[in-house]
Amino acid sequence: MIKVSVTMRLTHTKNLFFLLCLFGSLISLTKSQWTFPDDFKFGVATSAYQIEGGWDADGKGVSTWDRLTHNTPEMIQDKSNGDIACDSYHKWERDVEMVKETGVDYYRFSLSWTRIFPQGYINLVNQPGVDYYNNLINKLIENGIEPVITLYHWDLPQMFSPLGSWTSPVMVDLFGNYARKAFQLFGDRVKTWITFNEPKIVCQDFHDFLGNVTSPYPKGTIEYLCTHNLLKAHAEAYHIYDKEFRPTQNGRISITLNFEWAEPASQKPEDIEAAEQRRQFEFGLYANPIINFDYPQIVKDRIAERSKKEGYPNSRLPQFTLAEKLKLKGTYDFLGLNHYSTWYVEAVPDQPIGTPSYPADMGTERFQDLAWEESGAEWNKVVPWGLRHILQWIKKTYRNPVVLITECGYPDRSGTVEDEPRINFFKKYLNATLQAIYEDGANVQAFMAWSLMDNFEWQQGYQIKFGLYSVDFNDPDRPRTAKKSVAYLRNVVETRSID
Ligand code: PNW
Repeated sequence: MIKVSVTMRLTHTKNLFFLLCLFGSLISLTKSQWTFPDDFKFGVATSAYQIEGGWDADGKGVSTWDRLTHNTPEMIQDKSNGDIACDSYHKWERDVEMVKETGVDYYRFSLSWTRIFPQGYINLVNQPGVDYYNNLINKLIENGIEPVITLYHWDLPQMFSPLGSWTSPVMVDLFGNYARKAFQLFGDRVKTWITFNEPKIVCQDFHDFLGNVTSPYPKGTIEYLCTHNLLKAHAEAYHIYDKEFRPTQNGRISITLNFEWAEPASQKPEDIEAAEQRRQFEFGLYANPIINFDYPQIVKDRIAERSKKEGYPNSRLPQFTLAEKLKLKGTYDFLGLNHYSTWYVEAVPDQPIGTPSYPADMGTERFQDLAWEESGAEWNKVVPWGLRHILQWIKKTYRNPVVLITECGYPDRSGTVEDEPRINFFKKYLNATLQAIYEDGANVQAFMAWSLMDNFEWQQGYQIKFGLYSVDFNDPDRPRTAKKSVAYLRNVVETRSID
């Protein structure tokens, strides 16, 4: 009897389980019916050096990327450069038309510092450069598109290289002055400002690209000096906006950080810890001083400990004074997020004390699953749940800030207009965004696709193509052609749903 009733109960439970599953899948069927909230906005993004060309047109000054690509072309895989790129310096009207065709709300682009201030310093203004951005901004607004401006997307005035570029504290005021001028010139019409695009890339990956190849600073210090000054420069620009411009211009300002999701390779406590350590080194290093207070504890502890063993009198990670911490805290009106892919992270024994380096400070190892769908760049595997995990983690770690996804996109190598894989990519990452909004309560308010068109992809030159539009780089006229993904995106914006 007892046995029977147990079996019955089991069958009951099974039935109940089955019903729950059925109900669950009904719910998940309706999931694809989710629509983006009314105040959710879509956008497309580019950056100055990657599209503008006109590298010395009408009085533009030399940037670190002009110098790098001209002097050491071998640092670019196809030895190309952005001298002409998409020629957006001349074809900006067509660019606006294209943004209009995608139907999106925002166009995110960056200012070329040396197009406006050829020598970096603000005493000398290049009027044709100012006119260029005024024309672009006005045309966008005429077409109902909101400009989103990044002040610094990697092309520093070459003039600042001998000063040590971001490794020098003089950059804080130089950037502040530049930002103030930009707010004065364009802030009557531009309501969303981003100080820096991806400090991690600026300071960790591109330290040789700071235009500063002969920097006297050894690795393992240069990255943290750069981070330190860059964060202070961000706070400087934020407060200039806040005090001098916000009262009349009423916009918002923040920073854009890149985040490749770090998923524990297993459920072993050491891997869970390793993944969190990696997130703190890769993202918390920049986000924590701005949102919470100071660098993350684990980052401070590890760098201090290793520095001491290496014989340094102080940590290679500079310390903020209390006044600096207070000045940095809260300098975000939203959080700009660039996201591309995901990695598994596992705990490994720390590297022995030797040559200082950021990777050694960070520890841990990362790898990707070979089964994950590939794209035209080996690092860019399609892992939509990684975006959802990021949004959950940001919500939990930083008290659910407003997040604007300022970049997300899919590269191929062919540049074909029949770009179904890109459409599938957007569908999946937009779905992850919807899940984060509706199931996790994340405060995501925008999704901007990288990129409006194929462009100069930094070290990879023109080999990988992220565009919604293809560009014929062999034709001096640089004609643009819509890929299939344009129609898809327009449909998402119109129907506010991903199907
Ligand atoms: C972005 N990662 O950087 C840049 O902001 C764009 O200028 C660039 O064109 C775009 O990616 C595509 O490469 C990235 O860690 C930063 O995988 C980090 C990663 C990828 C891209």
